[in-house]
Amino acid sequence: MSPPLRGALVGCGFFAVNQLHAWRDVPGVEIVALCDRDIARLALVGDQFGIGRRYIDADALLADGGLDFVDIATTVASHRPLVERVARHRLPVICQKPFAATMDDARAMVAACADAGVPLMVHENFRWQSPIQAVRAVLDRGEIGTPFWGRVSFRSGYDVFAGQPYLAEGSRFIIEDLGIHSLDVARYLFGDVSGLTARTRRVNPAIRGEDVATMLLDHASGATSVVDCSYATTLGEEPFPQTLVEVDGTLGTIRLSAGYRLTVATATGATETDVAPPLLPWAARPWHNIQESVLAIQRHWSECLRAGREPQTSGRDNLKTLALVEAAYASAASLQRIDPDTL
Ligand code: NAD
Ligand code: 89Y
Repeated sequence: MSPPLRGALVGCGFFAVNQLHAWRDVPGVEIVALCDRDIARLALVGDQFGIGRRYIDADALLADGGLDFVDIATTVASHRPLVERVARHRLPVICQKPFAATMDDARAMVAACADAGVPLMVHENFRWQSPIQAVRAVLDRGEIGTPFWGRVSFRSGYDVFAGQPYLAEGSRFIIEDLGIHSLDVARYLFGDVSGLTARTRRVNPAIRGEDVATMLLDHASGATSVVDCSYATTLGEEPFPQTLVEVDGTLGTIRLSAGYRLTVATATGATETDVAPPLLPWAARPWHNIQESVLAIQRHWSECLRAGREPQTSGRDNLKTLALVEAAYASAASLQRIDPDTL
């Protein structure tokens, strides 16, 4: 048995607690140190998870050493300085989404890790949700032929600002925070994108950024998809945080509907399957779908790190997802179709 991978987690806020629970479930990984500049959060989370090595400054954490990787769970403004510092210490690094606020910052982080020869994974976990994996598996089996149209949809009225108040404060909101996941899922299911057209609006007067976005994607494969997201949508049954998916293929269709129902229809008939995610012992509804995907992506990281493989959502890969976010804002501002490769 190889020794456990020793990780440090930087940022002990709202979401990091999920990451710490999930790390406990990843075989062969131990989180040995925590860092947060907020001493009260550090104490609370350190005590909750029984982690004694605690730092209010990432430089002190890195100087003390004894680490095999660093997991950054802070908000976007600190990502570049933290990733670059970790790279200087030649340690593998995970960074939460949104990876960066600009393409320049994102490219700089990818370059820093490449120059240091260390792997970098963006914690882009929605593609790891078991219902999304179930859609991908149907596509891989070829049951519906070649996809020519798709929709990735997230519409909700859930109060995300209660747990994440900073989401109400930025000039950018839903595309950067949530749509980024939907755009990554669209790439995962339909491939890379050659053009994007977007329209946005703000419905909730209490926030600064846009809370509704509708995006039309031209995929390099020739497929067209619609990616739509809203936090201004009141429904009979609140679906948060489900991503709904529709795919039309040359031989049939896939529908991932509310309530985690997966319907596959072909000329020979239709099947409906329950693809609800498991409720992990530490998880809580309705977040369990996201929480399970945190475990899945962290397991993927440890497997890739041990095998020397590039993770699916490496920094390099995530540049393409981030370019779609930038393309969406540029398109909404200019009302033009944007080629993400030009950004
Ligand atoms: P948060 O504000 O609750 O927590 C961030 C923590 O990082 C705070 O405790 C803060 O003190 C600490 N911090 C910030 N800069 C630091 C620095 N330089 N050094 C040390 N500590 C620092 O934020 P959150 O809601 O937990 O979100 C964190 C990130 O997780 C965001 O980027 C958010 O988009 C992302 N997120 C991802 C998912 C997902 O499903 N992948 C879900 C929710 C949030
Ligand atoms: O921050 C967001 C995320 O990544 O998933 C859901 C969320 O917590 C609120 O939109």
